[in-house]
Amino acid sequence: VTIRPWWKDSVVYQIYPASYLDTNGDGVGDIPGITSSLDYIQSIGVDVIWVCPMYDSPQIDMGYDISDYKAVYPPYGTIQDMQKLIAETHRRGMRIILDLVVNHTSHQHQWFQESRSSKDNPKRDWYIWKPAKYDAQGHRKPPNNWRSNFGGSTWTWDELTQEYYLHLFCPEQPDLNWDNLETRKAIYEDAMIYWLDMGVDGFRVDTVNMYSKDPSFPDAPITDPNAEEQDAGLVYCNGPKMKEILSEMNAILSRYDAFTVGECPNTPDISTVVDYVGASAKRLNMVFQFEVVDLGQGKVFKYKSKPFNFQLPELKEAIDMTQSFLTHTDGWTTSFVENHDQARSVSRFGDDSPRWRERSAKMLALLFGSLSGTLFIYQGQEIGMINMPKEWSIDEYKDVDSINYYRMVDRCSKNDAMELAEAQASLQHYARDHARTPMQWSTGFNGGFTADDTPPWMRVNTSTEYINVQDQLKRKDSPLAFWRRVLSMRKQYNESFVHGNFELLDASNPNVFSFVKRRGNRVAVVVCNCSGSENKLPYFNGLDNSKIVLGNVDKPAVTTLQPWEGRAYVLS
Ligand code: TEU
Ligand code: CA
Repeated sequence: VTIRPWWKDSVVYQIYPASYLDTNGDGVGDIPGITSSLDYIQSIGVDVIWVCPMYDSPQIDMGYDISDYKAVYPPYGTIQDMQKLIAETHRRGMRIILDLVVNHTSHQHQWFQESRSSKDNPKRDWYIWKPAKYDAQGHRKPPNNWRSNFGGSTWTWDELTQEYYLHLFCPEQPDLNWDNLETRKAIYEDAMIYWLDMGVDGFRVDTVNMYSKDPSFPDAPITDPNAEEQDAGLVYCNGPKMKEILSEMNAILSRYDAFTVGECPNTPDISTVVDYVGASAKRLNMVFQFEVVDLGQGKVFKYKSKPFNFQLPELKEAIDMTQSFLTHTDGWTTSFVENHDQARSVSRFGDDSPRWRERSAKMLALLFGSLSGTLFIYQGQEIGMINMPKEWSIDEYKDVDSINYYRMVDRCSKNDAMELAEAQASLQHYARDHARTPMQWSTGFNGGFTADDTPPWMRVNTSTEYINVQDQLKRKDSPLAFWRRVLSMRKQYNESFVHGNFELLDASNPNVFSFVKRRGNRVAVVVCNCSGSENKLPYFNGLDNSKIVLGNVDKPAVTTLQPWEGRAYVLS
């Protein structure tokens, strides 16, 4: 018997504090709301909660712009509330991880306030400052052509000291300078050690591959000839000191029984990922890759794409890529399809119409719940929450990423109605806002998230009338009840579902996604009809006389799959 680290078999439930549960009637979710929901969360069958940033912040990017790592954003609660949440989580035998956001801070962080105050301030070098460039006409230009993740240049001019500073996200999120060893030490102390000492069990590490930048800050290749700034993801990710930094962080974490899951965008090169997550590399325990959630999005601008038109074989390939880590490397992987940066999976990968909504939600639960690696699910996914209604006006979108994109189209298209309608259609499909509408606890105007006469910080999805926890707790055939069965199947047959090697079957089949999970002499097969029409059950030797351990239709047929039907077989 091999001793495995606890986090491999764990199921993690992600919580977005602002939108989970409001307990004091200000329309904003809070930490006591999470604490009071722990019994519900545990009843789903999850082992770990991941709490998105609850640190003090001016909330330009919903707390991913931290002004004080050691303080809690007052509307969410206090340090005492966090201590209580940690204790209550542990008392139930569960664990808790936090978001570690250390590529950048808020512009309001004390460190940045000092850094920007003068060129000879001792903290000047804690952020990335560069002089201007000038073109032939003598116009001031930023140091390079990088486009920020939320549009515009990654460089903002600071009048006071007459230099640019770098920000890969909003101007209010200046990038820390990881080349400065004193800065690193302060980050480790405030953002990691402080919380590890308080008892947290690890971190989801935000944009983990962006800390180290190429010191020459090279221009990105021109992919959009009409634009000033260019997509530079491949240039600023995975810089030269990444491995050194992650080893340092890991040395701290290994003093605790803590794990890390790093967010690893823009990394098509698998050997780079293995350098981070290989067991022998000792850097991160696992990463999130983006191939699945990026499907169908625009290559130049993620929102610049026709409404969703991915092909099923592309999804299979994306999943195969991350699953095969277990077969071909000593690294570990993750399974996820939702988080706070993604639209709802039923609306993107299933069918959110009344007829197939619940069935496709269950099929997706079976599909992602039987993949190897550590499984992550996002609040509301367990009840099959869907995107915001299409009738809602653009004013209901609150995310800086959505707003910036819409404004940019507005500006560039000079009010062209067609282009604006296209931008809105894309946001209706892909915006991060869809994940951020409040949790749907019950029927009623505010869905039990807050009192019905309190204006919530974001409008509650009207679907709360028919998609809510209260109703699904009562129904044996609900997506929530099905998720519980998926998670218990996953625990019972963990050798196959958590640790098994993934083998894709019938890779080019455009409607049916099927795969084998194999470990030693244990074999399981999962078959998912990812379409609204009937399809043939694929052939697999021994399938016809094996047991279906979990399926989402009442009477599974012998040779055909009903629309959105999913089955898991255990052969041996
Ligand atoms: O996201 C970082 C990231 O990799 C982005 O590509 C992300 O997918 C974003 O949606 C791009 O539009 C993390 C957080 O998850 C996100 O919420 C933050 O906004 C971001 O970092 C900045 O801290
Ligand atoms: Ca509140």
